Amino acid sequence: LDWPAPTATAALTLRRGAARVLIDNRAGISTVPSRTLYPHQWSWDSAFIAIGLRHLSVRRAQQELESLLAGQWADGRIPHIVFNPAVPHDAYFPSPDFWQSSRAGRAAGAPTAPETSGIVQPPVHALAAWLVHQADPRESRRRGFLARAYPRLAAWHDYLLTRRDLGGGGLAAVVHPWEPGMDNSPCWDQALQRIEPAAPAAFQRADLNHGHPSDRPTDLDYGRYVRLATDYREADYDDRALRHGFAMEDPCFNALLIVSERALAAMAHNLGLDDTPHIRRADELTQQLVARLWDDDAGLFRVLDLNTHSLVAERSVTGLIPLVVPGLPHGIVQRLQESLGGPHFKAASTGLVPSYDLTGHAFDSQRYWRGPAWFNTAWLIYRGLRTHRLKTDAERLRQGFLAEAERSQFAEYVDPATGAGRGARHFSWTAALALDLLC
Ligand code: 9YW
Repeated sequence: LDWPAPTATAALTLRRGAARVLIDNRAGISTVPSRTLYPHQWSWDSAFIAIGLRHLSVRRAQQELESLLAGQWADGRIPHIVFNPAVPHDAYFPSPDFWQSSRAGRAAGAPTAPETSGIVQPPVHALAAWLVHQADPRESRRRGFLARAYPRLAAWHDYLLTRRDLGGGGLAAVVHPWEPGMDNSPCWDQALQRIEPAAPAAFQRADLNHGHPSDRPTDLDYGRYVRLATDYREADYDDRALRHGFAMEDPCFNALLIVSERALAAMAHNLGLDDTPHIRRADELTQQLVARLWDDDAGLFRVLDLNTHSLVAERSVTGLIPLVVPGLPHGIVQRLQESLGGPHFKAASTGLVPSYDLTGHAFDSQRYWRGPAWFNTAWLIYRGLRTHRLKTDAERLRQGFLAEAERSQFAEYVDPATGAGRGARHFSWTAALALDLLC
């Protein structure tokens, strides 16, 4: 192996450091992604956080997910942000004043409280809930955790597979670059060029108070994010009323839906319910993912732009994450493994996986989802390597993850070549997933 395994003492120190981050980032019964940059509850962050928290306190891990589910809308959507009413509105943009969920979201079933955003994030929640249950099944049964979470998570998937099947091919579409969780990935560039940006005077960014401009999306990106979100809000967040100007089938989003659908099957079985609809759905989704998004020449999955009916010609980490899907055809697993070790994604010195093609025309080692390596994507790929019994590659990635998480003080993301920390430090999912890899 290229990286030495941490000694027992080093592992203990790292574990303590990770636990400290999660304790410090706690806000009531949920956890903020970062004290400075993201002071509310984020959807897929909380799922990753719960996966780590289960090693510290199963109760807290359950509450993390329950707190997020308290923001669920009656149409089934789990919003990408649940706002903390105690945080001043100017601490984060867009604030509740922008999303106006309790007013504009009423028809779609937004709760009157808490205030939330109106868009979604990747559905990793059912997987998280199942892992939290498994950490202590007795405590889970005692609190009725699965019985309460299962119907809500099933409704969430129903929303994605009905209202969000915008392409009619059985996959869920994302309608805003914030939804796939990889905001400024070059995968969205072409589609965003068709979007008229909101005037700079129409909004005031808060992220630059805490983040360096070269690490963050640009003002032009933000103008387009604001335009798309405004259009959705003006349509009362009704997916049937709006012809979405941005509609993409994303490989990572759909791969997580498949893994989570399998987790729903496991939950249903555990609760004495029929699990076959979930298994059937996961199988169908897997077939559609391959049929619609796999690019054998490139050796990875592509994003599909539903407005142009074409695959996006960019290589992104999103196209490697479907490795996490069990039962993928063997040939695809092999090609994905080759891609991970090839010139586009092998960051030899850190062992982490860059968010975008190292040789790509838009590669930028500092800027957010345009090159830096992230820890949640590394964890997902690690899980995929384990799923397909690629143990040596998995162990190498695990060691790289732990070394870089420690060296960067649990950074939000790092330069894939040097490991230099970027974005926020003491970032919750980096700490939570490090804990998971240490346990
Ligand atoms: C934003 C909170 C979120 C993550 C996303 C990441 C970023 C920016 O931060 O979104 O302002 O919402 O891209 O994946 O969930 O950590």
